[in-house]
Amino acid sequence: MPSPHIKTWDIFCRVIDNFGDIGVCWRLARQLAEEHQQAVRLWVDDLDSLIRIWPETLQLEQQQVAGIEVCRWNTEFDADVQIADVVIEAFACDIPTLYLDKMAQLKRIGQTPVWINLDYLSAESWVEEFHGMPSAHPTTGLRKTFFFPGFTARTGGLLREGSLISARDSFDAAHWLINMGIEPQPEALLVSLFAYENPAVASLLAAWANSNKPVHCLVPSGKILTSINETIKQELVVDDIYLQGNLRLQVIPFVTQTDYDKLLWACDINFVRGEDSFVRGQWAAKPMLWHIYPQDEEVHITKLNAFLDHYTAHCSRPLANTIRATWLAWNQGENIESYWHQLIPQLIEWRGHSQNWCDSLRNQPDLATQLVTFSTNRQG
Ligand code: TRH
Repeated sequence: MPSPHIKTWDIFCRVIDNFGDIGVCWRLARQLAEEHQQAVRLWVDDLDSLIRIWPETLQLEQQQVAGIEVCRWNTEFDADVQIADVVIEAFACDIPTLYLDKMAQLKRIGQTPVWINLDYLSAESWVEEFHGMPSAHPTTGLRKTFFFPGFTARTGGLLREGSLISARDSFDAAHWLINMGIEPQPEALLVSLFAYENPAVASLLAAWANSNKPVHCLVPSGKILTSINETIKQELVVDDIYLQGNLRLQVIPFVTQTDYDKLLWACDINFVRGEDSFVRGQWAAKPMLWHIYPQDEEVHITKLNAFLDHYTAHCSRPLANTIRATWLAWNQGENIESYWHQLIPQLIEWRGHSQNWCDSLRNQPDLATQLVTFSTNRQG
């Protein structure tokens, strides 16, 4: 007889673009399985994206990967599947009608599954109000609960594995860098750069080339490389190194999700983007610059400012102002050079602040644990 604490979970993930949708779902699936011993099935419509962050995945309809049952979510969902105890719809992706009908059948016999919409991360204040709100499905009457990750006690928290901080603290950066073919330059700031295409990169490269402190920048192959190549009028590819003044820019491969954490831990400053790398940058407890996912009508700038309000609330005003100005310039594609030169003299304080920020976030229960607790306490 299985323990009543072991539930079956179906996570539905539709990849809109990039790697954040699958990045979040995969991390959640793994934590539920590894730490909470839950039986997890992940439905994803784009296996290529999972293969990029977790290369042992294959192009198969159904497979076991890292203790998770991974299924391709085809447009025609005709799978004759057992409905899970807990159904997670990631980012309002709309679960298949056939699946919903089966959930409704279970409701009629008093075995309603727990249905959760896992939403995008935002630091805006309305999130606290909407987190945990139920909504009745118009035709089936099934109750769906909105679960919002977030930075405060009245939200669903952030994904954070139980062993994450101890793994970070015992990490041997020098050893890992050598294995990755990276030879950090003595005296240089080691920077990782993960971002969307951005015209501001021209001024960033200029800031680094002209900087008193040498910069060794590691760029995992991706969108920002297109902007870099346009700026320097070259076609850099993986393993290429570009030298200009005090800048050494090295293109590295897009690494696995596990190695990406290590890259963040190894660097002095991290440029992160979207949602998942943004959160991992915070757990790395290193100074970071966030390129938020751009949205229409500048909605993302409101979100960016909301996060900055929290993030800079407890650092000195000069540092808070420089961080905000730099992040806004980076996100608005503006010249960032003078801001970079203002930030570097504040690096020691920024480091301490990053550590304090990370420590304060650790006081919250993590998202996976909150989901498990919620699903245990809630029947349908
Ligand atoms: O890729 P992102 O920009 O993802 C998104 C999507 O655009 C999504 O549609 C949007 O809704 C969301 O952002 C807010 O950035 P993100 O979220 O940081 O996801 C990147 C993932 O890729 C993350 O799990 C880390 C991983 N990664 C690697 O595994 N290896 C790498 O080398 C790098 C650079 C990242």
